Amino acid sequence: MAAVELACMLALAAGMAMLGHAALAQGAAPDPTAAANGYVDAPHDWQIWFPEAGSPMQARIDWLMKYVLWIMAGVVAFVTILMGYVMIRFRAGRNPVPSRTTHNTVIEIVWIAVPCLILVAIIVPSVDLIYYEADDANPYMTVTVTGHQWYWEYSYNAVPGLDYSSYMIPDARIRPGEIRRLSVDHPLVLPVGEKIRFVITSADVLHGFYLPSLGVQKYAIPGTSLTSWTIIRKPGTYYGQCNQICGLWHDAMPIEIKAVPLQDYLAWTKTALAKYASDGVSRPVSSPMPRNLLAAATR
Ligand SMILES: [Cu+2]
Repeated sequence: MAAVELACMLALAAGMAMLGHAALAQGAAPDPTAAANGYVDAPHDWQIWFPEAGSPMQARIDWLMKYVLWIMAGVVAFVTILMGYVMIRFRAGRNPVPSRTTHNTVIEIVWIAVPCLILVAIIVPSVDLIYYEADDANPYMTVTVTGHQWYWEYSYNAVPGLDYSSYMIPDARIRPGEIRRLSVDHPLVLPVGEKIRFVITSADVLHGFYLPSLGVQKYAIPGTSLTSWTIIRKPGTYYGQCNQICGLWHDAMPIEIKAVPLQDYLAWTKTALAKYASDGVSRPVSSPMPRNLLAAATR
């Protein structure tokens, strides 16, 4: 009898262990966006420079900014030294009888030609960058970004039905690992190394789709759409914000991007479709805004 009991208990224990393993296995389903956790692109205290360039576009913008900055520094230094020299060398005490010279052809040609050459040196790479930014042809994928008061909506053009809303996590609900005022409930998930085109529009007022480290900044205008594009260099979590004053909670519509390898992105689209469409609605609208305040604000 005891042996039978023991056998039953052993069988029960084995069954429970198997169930436990199954539950564990289910609970530990791999997160397709896990690769984005290794690098976090967020502002830090006392930051005075641009964030690290996360795309070729931003690398070019960084380069042009520094290039023009050095030219500007050279002009400022030259003018400052020249002014100092003139003020000391030609001061009244040293030149009681001032020169009456009003014309010098060589100097006049030089002070017209040199600034023109400096402007050409600035214009050529600037226009080149404008054309580079405008070339959104042949993207791997397109995401339609719609600004709303006060959240972003992302629609994956190549994945029918994948269209969801992204709200900032309010301060009271921030958990460890999330960033106050930047983390969102449903981030935009994108593949790295692929050209991604954004079609940017708005459903109500002017918003601004601004991703500082990816070199993207476009108005979101109701009734029309603008395009931009990026290629994200490495997996990571990237942040941006709406940068057009768009009303009461303008500050509460950050952008969070999870950039992952292509195969992880493709795996994510499947889980996201299942998750967001499980109730027949592909838009997880989970506003963290207190509904009564939202209603009061939009009345
Ligand atoms: Cu906005």
